[in-house]
Amino acid sequence: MTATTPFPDGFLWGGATAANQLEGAYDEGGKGPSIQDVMPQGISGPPTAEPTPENLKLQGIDHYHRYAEDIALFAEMGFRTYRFSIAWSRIFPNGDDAEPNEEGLAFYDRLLDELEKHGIEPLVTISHYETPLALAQKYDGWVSRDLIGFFETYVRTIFARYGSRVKYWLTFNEINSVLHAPLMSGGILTPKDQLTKQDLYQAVHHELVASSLATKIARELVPQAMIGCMVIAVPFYPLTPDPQDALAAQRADHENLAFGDVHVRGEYPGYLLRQLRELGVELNITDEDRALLKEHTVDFVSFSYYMSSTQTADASKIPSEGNLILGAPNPTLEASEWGWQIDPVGLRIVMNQFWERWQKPLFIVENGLGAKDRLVEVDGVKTVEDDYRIAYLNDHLYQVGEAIQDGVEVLGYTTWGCIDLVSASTAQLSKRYGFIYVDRNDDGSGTLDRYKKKSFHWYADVIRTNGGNLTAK
Ligand code: BGP
Repeated sequence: MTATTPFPDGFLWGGATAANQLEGAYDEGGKGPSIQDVMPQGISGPPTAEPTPENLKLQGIDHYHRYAEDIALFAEMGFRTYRFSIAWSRIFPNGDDAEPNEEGLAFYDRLLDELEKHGIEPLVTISHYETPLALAQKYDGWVSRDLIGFFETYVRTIFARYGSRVKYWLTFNEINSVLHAPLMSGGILTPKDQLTKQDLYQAVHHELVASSLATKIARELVPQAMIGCMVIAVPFYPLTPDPQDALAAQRADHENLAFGDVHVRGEYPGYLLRQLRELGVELNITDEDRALLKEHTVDFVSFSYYMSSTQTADASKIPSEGNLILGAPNPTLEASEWGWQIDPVGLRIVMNQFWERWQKPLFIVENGLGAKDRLVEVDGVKTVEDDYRIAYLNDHLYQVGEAIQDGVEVLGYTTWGCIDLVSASTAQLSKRYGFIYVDRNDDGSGTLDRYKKKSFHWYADVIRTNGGNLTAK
């Protein structure tokens, strides 16, 4: 008998990836370069002039050639959904081409065939940190309003091609990250320290308008589609009970919530308008933009969750670099090997906050632990004994169950990097998230063979029991 669990029937259990971090085949099948092909160090170093061999993303984990084998492994775990992204430059190699690249379109047909074969529901990210490089070089990415038109052509093309097969779509991955990583998230080549606030927020505005436009087009072309925004969720705690620290935490929160507010409520919130005024930013917002934002809001809110953060009015306590989103270290929490503070309860808190604020179903589309794994042999079988990953996921999922009992509506949960892939922030392979170990190392060596980790079997049980095997910490 299956234990009763808070997870509803039909809960979409699965895993998530992004094209640029696993496909490889960076110049095959007519694909053009994306910004990732010139980011060998992720956001930890400057871009190169052209793709260079040390960039692990050029080969990724060779998923482009091994997708069928990988999807079969996901199916073995019982995945009900799989989140992947379409590489924009596989479909439009330069971003502004008049015609799409048929070979690129055909690749995702094959991938969808494979998912259908196994009864796995696709969840597609339209733009996941992979702006075509030519758009970055010619237009400085999303700083230019022209990008909206190129994005529209891309979106119309993929909705027309895959609309009958894909119900769940996400517009921009972690759209709020453009404030912190303008190249990775906004295709903006101007170095961050030279980029004006005016250009940065104008780029944000263009992405928000493009996201609403995608929703509008979906309503026309694929009325059964469910469109979600995708934001980084980071609850901010005040470092002390000092009201000034509480205010600093609220400010930091606002920076993230603003993106959900525009996507769900269709207009810029007052606190953001004030911030823009104070920064001296005057956005170019047309009447048409305003109407688009207002009329084409999202069906659900998806988000990534890795950590919480702590804010204080005392700037000297905040490190100037380290993570995508900065905060003071929280003395009550432990951290991953990459310094990301682990906070399962924060997930419950942020889910309640989002639900109370927006009353839209939530979809947790990224969560997981990046860790160094060691391949060992147990009873003649190669595996990884990743109890630390099982503990991380168990504790977070337990809190998802708590949030569901609090009344939060949740569509599903996809772990980040269900198969080992290249890290977005550091471009390493040694920062592993997967249930499946891929034999590839930071120096590029390795057979690319796949091995099931201990967590593979554990997650299969989570799905089989609909969360019935999760335990309180
Ligand atoms: C999110 C990105 C993903 C992913 C994940 C883990 O910010 O949407 O692409 O990579 O974080 O981050 P990292 O790979 O830097 O460990």
